[in-house]
Amino acid sequence: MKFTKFGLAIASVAVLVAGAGCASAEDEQQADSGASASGSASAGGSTCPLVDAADPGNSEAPADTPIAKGAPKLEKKDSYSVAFSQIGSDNPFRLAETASMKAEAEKRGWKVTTTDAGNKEDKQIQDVKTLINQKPDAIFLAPNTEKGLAPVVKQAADAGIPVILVDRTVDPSIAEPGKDFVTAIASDFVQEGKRAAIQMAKATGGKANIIELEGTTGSSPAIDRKKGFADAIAACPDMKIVVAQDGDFSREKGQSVTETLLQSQPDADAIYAHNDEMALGAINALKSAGKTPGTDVKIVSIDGNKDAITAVAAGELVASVECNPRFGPVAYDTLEAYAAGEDVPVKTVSEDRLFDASNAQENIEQAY
Ligand code: GYE
Repeated sequence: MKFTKFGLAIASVAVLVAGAGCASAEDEQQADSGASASGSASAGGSTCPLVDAADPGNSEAPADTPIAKGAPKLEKKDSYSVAFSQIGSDNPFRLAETASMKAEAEKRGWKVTTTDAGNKEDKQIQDVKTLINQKPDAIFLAPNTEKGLAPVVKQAADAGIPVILVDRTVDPSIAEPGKDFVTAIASDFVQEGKRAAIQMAKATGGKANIIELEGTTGSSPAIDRKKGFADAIAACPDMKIVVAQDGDFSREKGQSVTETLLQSQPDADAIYAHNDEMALGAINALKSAGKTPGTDVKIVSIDGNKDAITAVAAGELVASVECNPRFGPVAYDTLEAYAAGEDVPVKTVSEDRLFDASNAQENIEQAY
């Protein structure tokens, strides 16, 4: 399958770097050599190996991802009638993803029915049930939480409809990959968290009192971005999460949660936000508290949306690890490959870039 020509680069498939407790051997070697100009790990008495680690980029593609074998079959056709269940539309990521699913269907002459759950899990469960009754050729689903949407994924499979998960995944102990759904196409969120931790270490010299703004509780990006960051900073004794709270991936909640936490944690000098929208809310909160984002408080986040890259270019945000929402081409290519009887791995990992001070300006225009 060739996905890259459609713009969402895909690193075939990759295993999450689960349990990667700290920088890789290669990173540590670089740390030892002290090659980076970003500040030495030992200068401030810190022993944080992440300070001089290079950005590790995407995770390695594993050789052994299973092939989807037990999912409902799909007849090969010239055009398909598909459905896309979206979580909500309050965030540039969601808007860009829905637009991509619609634009790509139109380009191919397919029909796509979309639903928008307005960030309500119950509504999304209902949406998927309604879509099952409409019997589309396939259902594309961006599942809100891992456990909440897993049962309806199973119901779709039981009704003979292949499901392809996009952008997030579901609990594999409830809905079995390759059987209850064909594949999950998403970023490696653990790796994103690890990459964010390295940027944070560089910006703070490996010493930070960090406020963590978490994504929606129970969603796969919130779970895995937390893990990737925590595992990485475990190597840095002076990088501490002083408080972590759910900001629901929203700018508004990111702002109100930060306003409250800045009062209970006056010594916080860093913020790790699981997405850009919460980071942008945090920037607003810092400004109204009379603090200067980027100077008094270093912020790192994930997504690479337009406002965030603009904030990076302005020096208010240290960096944003990309999470690409333009799934239409790869999602429909995958469906076609599956219908043609090709081997489709049960997991496909998006390739994400890093936006920092070195490349933010030139990437603003094409950002979502
Ligand atoms: O980071 C965030 C959105 O599921 C990967 O969800 C996605 C995340 C993305 O609300 O902005």
